[in-house]
Amino acid sequence: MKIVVAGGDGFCGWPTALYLSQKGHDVTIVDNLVRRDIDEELGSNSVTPILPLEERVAAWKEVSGRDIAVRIADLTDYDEVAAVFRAVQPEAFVHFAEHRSAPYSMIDREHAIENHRNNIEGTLNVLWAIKDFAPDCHLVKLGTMGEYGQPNIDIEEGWLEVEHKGRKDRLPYPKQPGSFYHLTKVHDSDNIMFACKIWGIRATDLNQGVVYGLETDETRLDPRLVNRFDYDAVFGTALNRFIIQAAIGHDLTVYGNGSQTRGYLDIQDTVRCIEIACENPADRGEFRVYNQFTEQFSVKELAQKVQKVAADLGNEVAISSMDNPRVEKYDHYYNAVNTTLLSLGLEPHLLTEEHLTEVIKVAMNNTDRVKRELVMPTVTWK
Ligand code: NAD
Ligand code: USQ
Repeated sequence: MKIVVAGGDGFCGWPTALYLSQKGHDVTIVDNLVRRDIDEELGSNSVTPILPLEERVAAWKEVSGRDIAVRIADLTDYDEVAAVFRAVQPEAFVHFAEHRSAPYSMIDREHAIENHRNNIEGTLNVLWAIKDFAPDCHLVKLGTMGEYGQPNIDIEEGWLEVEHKGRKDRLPYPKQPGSFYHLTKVHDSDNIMFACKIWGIRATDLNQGVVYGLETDETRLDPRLVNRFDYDAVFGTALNRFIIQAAIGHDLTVYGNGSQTRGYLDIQDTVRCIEIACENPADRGEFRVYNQFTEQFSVKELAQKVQKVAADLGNEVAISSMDNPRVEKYDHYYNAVNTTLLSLGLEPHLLTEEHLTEVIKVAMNNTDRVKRELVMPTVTWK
């Protein structure tokens, strides 16, 4: 298939582009490299030394013999998006290309607005470009489990059967997101659902949980293909942050009492889920929603797992229970359905000590790149 991977220079997009290329698909990466600019803005960096995009892609060609096309384009610029669609005529458009950090969206008013502008405008442009230039193209859009929040009932996959005053309907599952970033995903979902209805677009919204891990079979092929590995308090995510904290001997930063529970998945499963979504296109006018995670953990459970594996490697670290910079629920009910991707063939890589050990070792080999001052959170929700 001709597949665009938008956001293909990022943590999820890069290994996905390699995986789809390895599988024989004709892959084009679209990215405006804004994430590298944000690293500069925050004084941050990936723990792993990632090469410039053109060099990564050239290394992939050398290692695999396969071409990945690159188009530097900003999804918020319609002329650039239109040019991509005209030139590539993709059968699937995998859309990772958003600002994806909850703390980043909560820095101040300007960041909240920029987050909304980038994400919602970019997705609207993609929807219009599909309508205008490639009406049969399947949009595979990365949403987030955080769209649902933590309701006191089971979380279904996108839809809820409701009976109200004697009448029944299948309605979009209620959304109670926990940051302005997560809200952008809710607005995207609504816009996509509407575009499917009015223009007959095909779309799959993948409500992905927190992604952990680093390497995939393809990134392991050569050090120049290594994936990015965030640890700072703005873009680093729970388990990966704990892994890097353990590697540098820092207390594990559990926010509040650590009972906050979320869905998680290994980056190796992200790439497979995207393949599954591409191989099973929605019908024209159909808006599909899958929950993309494999296991549920509280942050305290994750910290305890990392603490044990680190101790086995000789790094004793404490688990701190610090003031929570966010506003979120504790000791809440959490039970989310994730059966569709499993029924379509996903075979999960579950979180094992062996896997944690592999990732901690990579972090331990790169501790000199960690800027300790970026580890503790500075952005608060209040
Ligand atoms: P990332 O920040 O590492 O990568 C995002 C990429 O998109 C970057 O390379 C960036 O330069 C690019 N980008 C952003 N805005 C763009 C624009 N306007 N035009 C072109 N390119 C643009 O993020 P990630 O962790 O790879 O996440 C990818 C997607 O998956 C995001 O949409 C995110 O919301 C979603 N997601 C991520 C996680 C996770 O744990 N990482 C979990 C659930 C959902
Ligand atoms: N947390 C800690 N300590 C830390 C970091 C986080 O206790 O050092 C806690 C947070 O308070 C939260 C949970 O861990 O309760 C998850 O936080 P996170 O930063 O790992 O994840 P989140 O902000 O939700 O965002 C990440 C990605 C985002 C994606 C989302 C999936 O950055 O792009 O949408 O995970 S989900 O959480 O399912 O919405």
